[in-house]
Amino acid sequence: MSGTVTEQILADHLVEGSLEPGEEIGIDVDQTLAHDLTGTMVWLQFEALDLDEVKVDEAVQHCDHQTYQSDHRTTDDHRYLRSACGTYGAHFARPGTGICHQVHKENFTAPGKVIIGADSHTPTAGGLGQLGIGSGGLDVAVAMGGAPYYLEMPAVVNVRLEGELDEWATAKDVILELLRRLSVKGGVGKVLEYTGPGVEALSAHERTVITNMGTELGATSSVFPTDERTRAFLARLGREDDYVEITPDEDAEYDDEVVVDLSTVEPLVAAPSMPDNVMPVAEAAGTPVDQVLVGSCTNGAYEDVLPVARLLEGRQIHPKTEAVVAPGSKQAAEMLARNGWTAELMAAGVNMSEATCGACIGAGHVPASDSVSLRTFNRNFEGRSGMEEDTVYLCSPEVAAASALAGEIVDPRDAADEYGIEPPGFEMPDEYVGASDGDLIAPDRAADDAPVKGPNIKAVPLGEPLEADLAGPTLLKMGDNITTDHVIPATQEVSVLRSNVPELSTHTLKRVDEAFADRALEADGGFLVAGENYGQGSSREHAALCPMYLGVEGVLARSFARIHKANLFNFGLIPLTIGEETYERIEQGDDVEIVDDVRTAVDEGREEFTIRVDDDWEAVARLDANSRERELLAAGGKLPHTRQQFA
Ligand code: MIC
Ligand code: SF4
Repeated sequence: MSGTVTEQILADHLVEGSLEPGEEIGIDVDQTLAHDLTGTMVWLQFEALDLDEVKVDEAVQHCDHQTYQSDHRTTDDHRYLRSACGTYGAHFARPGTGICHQVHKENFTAPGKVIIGADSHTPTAGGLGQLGIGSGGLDVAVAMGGAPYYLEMPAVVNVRLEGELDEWATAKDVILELLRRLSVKGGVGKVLEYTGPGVEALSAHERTVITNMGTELGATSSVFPTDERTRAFLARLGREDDYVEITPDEDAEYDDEVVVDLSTVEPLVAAPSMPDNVMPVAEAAGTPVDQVLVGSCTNGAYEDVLPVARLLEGRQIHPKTEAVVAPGSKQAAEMLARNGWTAELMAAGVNMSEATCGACIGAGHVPASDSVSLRTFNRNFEGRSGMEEDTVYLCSPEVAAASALAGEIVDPRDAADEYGIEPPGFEMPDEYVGASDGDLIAPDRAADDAPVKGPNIKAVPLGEPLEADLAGPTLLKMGDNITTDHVIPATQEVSVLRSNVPELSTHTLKRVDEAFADRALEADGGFLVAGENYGQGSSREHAALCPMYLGVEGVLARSFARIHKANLFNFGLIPLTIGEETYERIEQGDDVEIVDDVRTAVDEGREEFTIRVDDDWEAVARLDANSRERELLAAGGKLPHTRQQFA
């Protein structure tokens, strides 16, 4: 097959369209994943579509975000997920098995395949040459039922890697360097495909760190070619048979190119409160650190925790600093324990935590007020830690460990002399062992044959077909880079409601405006106004579903993040792009009317709409939607639309 790695995988799965950037394509799906926060909606929608069997090769349901089960509603959700997997034929990972992307990498990720996941970091798989795309839960439900997944053919960017990383520079610093250069919007509409001589200088694990955090660039996906290092990684997991070689064709053509000389990459941090607020560690050095957290789907693997253990071995962390290690999977935790590293970490003063997302979404280990938290995670959006005015820095495991010793942010190259630490070079074991594999229950081991729903689990609301008139107040005006964490936070007290949309909706946009939900319900219609990159971050479809439930009919924004825009179509909310002048002029509370017969305009493929504001002035708003997305809007969303189609 010819072309880039991305084109080869897509061509192999293509069922509709052609691989021209910007064209809508439909692709076959081999694998899906969901987790406890997105999975309940996935299965409720799977059931609402009257689907009775999983049709993809492997559908995997993880339980990783809320494993503490501090409320029966979460435990009920987990039971529902297990029983749905048993009933319809999916793999179920017991709560505590680990973070979905790490568990997936250990057990399922296979080069050349396509995975659609109800989590934004699904592109992690790209480090092993699998194309992973994050999407809303409804897209996953429909794909599990055997239907193609639709997306706009992304531009493929060649990220050419040259040279080799210096001591103390890591894969995390490579992706932070890209964030520094390209920003959180830099990857929108693109797949970042890594090539060049620097690829072989990176282990397969390091590649997955980079592809994982490509999500923070807004990229559709990120992918590496495969080679002997990929094969060796799979062999260690006992899955060498999954190996296939995929490399770009000699004359593969890319839409753009970025060159990174690995030898010039230095230890970096992302300062509060955006992953692209990147600076050399040296610039942040001396900042006192109250909390150091190691883990997450970016840096929670055995390969990430091992350097931390090596650096802390025989030493004590600073008395003013707390340090927590949450391995990315139970298998990683078990290996660390069996090899003695857990004991070393504990002796150094580290608190070992469960293999879960936990602190990454503010479920546990919430930082103290007016304190600094240094994390090996991928997101530091303000308030995501569970503390509204937080100060969170992102870094590599090496920087985290050195800073835990120093009690302040420190460049490990400077700390090396003071603490006598050396770069933690290490050999990986020949085999990744873990008896905890048994926590992953394959469909043939399933013990349930009917879904069990607790009292908190409510049916998915259905949208209404689009009508001719669309008018209402602007319910809220927001700035740039509003994240889905602003729309529906993922902290514990809110996440217990993920399977109960009516209740969950009362939290919509509360972090921006406490009174929003009541105002929206009362207005029974209206619009949200936002700046650039509206809806960046997670895949959570609740960020569209809850506004829909509250009666919001559309979003007027300067630009949208990819997954969230797809979720708006999926739930029948019209996403209209407005110019800077309109954005500046429009105010919260203004009455907006779409002058055209919206239904006809959407059906006819019109791109320009006129909005009249306060019966006073007019402006143009653009609808960038293909025919499939227009059909979704007309039907009131993908659920009613797919039901009509199945009927
Ligand atoms: C996140 O990192 O924000 C999450 C929580 O994993 C989300 C999924 C969700 O909100 O359920 C994501 O990244 O998609
Ligand atoms: Fe979990 Fe954080 Fe990764 Fe999301 S980003 S999957 S919350 S570890």
